[in-house]
Amino acid sequence: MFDKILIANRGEIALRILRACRELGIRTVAVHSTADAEAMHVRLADESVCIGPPASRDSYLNVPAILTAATLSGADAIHPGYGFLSENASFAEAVEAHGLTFIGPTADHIRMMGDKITAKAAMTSLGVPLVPGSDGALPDLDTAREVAARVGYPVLIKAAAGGGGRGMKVAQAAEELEEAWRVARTEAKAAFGNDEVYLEKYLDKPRHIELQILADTHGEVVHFGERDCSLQRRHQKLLEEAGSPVLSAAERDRIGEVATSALKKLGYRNAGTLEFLYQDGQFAFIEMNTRLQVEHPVTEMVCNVDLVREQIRVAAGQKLGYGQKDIRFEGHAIECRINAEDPDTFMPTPGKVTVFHPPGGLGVRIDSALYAGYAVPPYYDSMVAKLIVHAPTRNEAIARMQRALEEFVITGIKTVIPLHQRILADEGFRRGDYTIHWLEQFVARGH
Ligand code: MV4
Repeated sequence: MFDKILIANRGEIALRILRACRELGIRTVAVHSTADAEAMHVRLADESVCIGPPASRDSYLNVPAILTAATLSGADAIHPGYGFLSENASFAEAVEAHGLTFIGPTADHIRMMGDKITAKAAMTSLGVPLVPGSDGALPDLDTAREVAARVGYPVLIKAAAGGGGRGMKVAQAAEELEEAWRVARTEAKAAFGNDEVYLEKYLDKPRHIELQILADTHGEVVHFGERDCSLQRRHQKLLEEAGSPVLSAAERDRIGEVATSALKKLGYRNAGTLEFLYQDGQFAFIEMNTRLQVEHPVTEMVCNVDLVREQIRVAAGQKLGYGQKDIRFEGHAIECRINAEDPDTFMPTPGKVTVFHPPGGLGVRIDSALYAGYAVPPYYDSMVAKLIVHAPTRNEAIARMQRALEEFVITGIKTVIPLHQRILADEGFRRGDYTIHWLEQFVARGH
């Protein structure tokens, strides 16, 4: 097992990793920008190193500074958290080249999944279902026309280097294809320096359901069920649930078996998430995330597992020590992301927190690096807390979340708590009857 882990992140996820390290008896090194000198992750770590000025590219993305901090502090592994360098294959390589362990998959698997075309090719060859579309990259517009005619309109042109919705264009009919093709390629070239695109049939009312995977380095691969992440706005998730309100245990078992057997054949290791669109009872793989995700706590609550502890254990070469049959799904969990934003305009509201009174009680979990007197800096993501509840049933989880949101007091900055309260009171949400478009429509209706 590792003696010391450097945490290459900030905010709540740095605390989340730090807590897992503490419980495993592993010492921790925090890194921070000058803007984060007073941050909670710096206070709670055993040691800390300042790695640069506020801008992320100069600090949390500063590979030489982070590797120097790891070497000088004598760390033997680096946990990247989510965002920042977590899905940067060159960083994973550089970490290993410095004789340190990268707590995550191999650089080759990060690279494979970072390119959506090679990710889809790998998954389809391993028996994972995809959305109908082009077989790899589109060489020219004529091929795009042929594929679109075959799968039927509407279609989507997507960037190979995309993901998270960037470089994606819909063509409703044949006469829109040339424009979509041109715009998608131009945007992809500008955003990623790579104008490779592919085509998929456009699904008009899917849910976004993702599957949590964990693999050790001895060939054991398990899944921890699904999360329904359909409630998002502009590709920013706001509320997530485990399990999905629409998935049966049999459907979960079936897709879980498909996914774990694929990743076993791939030789994948550590944590990963397969993202699917789910519509008309069918799963279609779209992307794989090769990192721990923001919303991992809902899975932890229903599976009674510490996913960060498991990531560290398997990165150290330990066996999982359990199989799929040992994993049980109990009750229902919901996570509300609490962003420092105006709940109506979504404008970020950084500033000083004057009161911070988190809720408590049975089945309530807060993952947050906030404290009274802390000034939320304007340089980073606006998410300042995650409120997670767990209860025997979905209805009880909703009631518990409503109760916890009422208790939650954060003053000095605006947060999206009032928006969550409106969502939880909505009949459509309460029926579990929503798609990836639900939240944008809900916000547009001004509820
Ligand atoms: C799609 C789709 C409909 N049909 N692909 C958006 C981000 C990227 N991860 C994939 N995305 C989508 N791909 C086909 N063939 C709709 C989306 C999509 C979406 C997906 C997941 C979560 C939120 C979304 C919001 C808008 C569009």
